[in-house]
Amino acid sequence: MSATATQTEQVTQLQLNAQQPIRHALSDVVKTDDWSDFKFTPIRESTVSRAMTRRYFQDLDKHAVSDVVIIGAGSSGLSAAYVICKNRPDLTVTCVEANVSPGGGAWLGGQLFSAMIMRKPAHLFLEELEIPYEDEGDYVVVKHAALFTSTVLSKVLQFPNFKLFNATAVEDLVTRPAGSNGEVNVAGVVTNWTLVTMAHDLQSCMDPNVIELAGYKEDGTRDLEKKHGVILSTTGHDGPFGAFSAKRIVDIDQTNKLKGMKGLDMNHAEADVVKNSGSYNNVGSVYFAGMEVSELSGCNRMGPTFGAMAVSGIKAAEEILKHFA
Ligand code: AHZ
Repeated sequence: MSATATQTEQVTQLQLNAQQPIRHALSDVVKTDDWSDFKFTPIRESTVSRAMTRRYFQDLDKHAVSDVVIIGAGSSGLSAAYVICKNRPDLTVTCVEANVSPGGGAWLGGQLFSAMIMRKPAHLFLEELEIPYEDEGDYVVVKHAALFTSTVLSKVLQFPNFKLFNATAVEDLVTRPAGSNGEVNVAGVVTNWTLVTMAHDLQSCMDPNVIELAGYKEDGTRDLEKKHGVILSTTGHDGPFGAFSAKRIVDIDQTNKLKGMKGLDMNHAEADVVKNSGSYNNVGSVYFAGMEVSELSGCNRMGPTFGAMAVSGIKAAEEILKHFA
């Protein structure tokens, strides 16, 4: 075919497309292409304020006592949240995320690259979430890490029993006596706006708020008639906010020391993080998943491969579901 014939064909194709009506969500409201009379329904500014604040404070009120508090909304925390909420819509699940944008490090596959790698069998979780991937044999590739994160996030946020408090940092853990030898249970989290948490050195005391775990009586003892709530910490490896609960828990549990994340070794790291995720032995009601496990248990880091993040979240979620069974 000559160059001229190809160009003519392209022009004809463009003309054909141009003649087709453009369909979109507002096609029936905006007739033809005349936007000159376009209006929104009227609203008062105070209505907008009330619509937001009423819901936020209702959520704060409802989640002030929670069955499950997940600290951190990275890939491991979101994976755990999905499994818990899907299986137990009756549990009140609260996620506290220090950043404005949830997702942790899972918006990129590694360095500044897009693709997210997961080793099999973690691809089964992608199938459950209906996230497309390229099958490379031993591993799969999601075309952009943001596709994984936005999909799991959108599913989790739609569960009625789930609330994400983002831009909110966990500053401390609530503890209650659990024995005569100084044993404690974790019974909640101490929270503050992240911007406040970051400014504690600049301003005098800015007191925090608290989310308490379900299953305690007024006097702070466990109500043995009820299943007590739990905390799942997924705050990632050490950093300005990372490894938060791992560092705090070894202060509380004098019998343990932070092992510290070891160098990168994909083959060992992923299975070790999964094996070591789940409940913490010496302090009641605390579970760990994701890279925070490496800091606590001395596993290697795995670098840019996310299977262990999803699977450790699933494993911790399964243990939490067994606790509530
Ligand atoms: O903002 C943090 C992030 O979104 C949040 N977080 C940390 N401390 C917090 C606190 N209060 C509230 N005190 C807090 N939120 O926790 C989230 C952790 O997400 P992440 O993506 O860093 O952790 P992850 O374990 O889910 O995923 C790790 C991904 C990595 S890092 C890595 C390597 O360096 O080798 N490899 C992988 C796969």
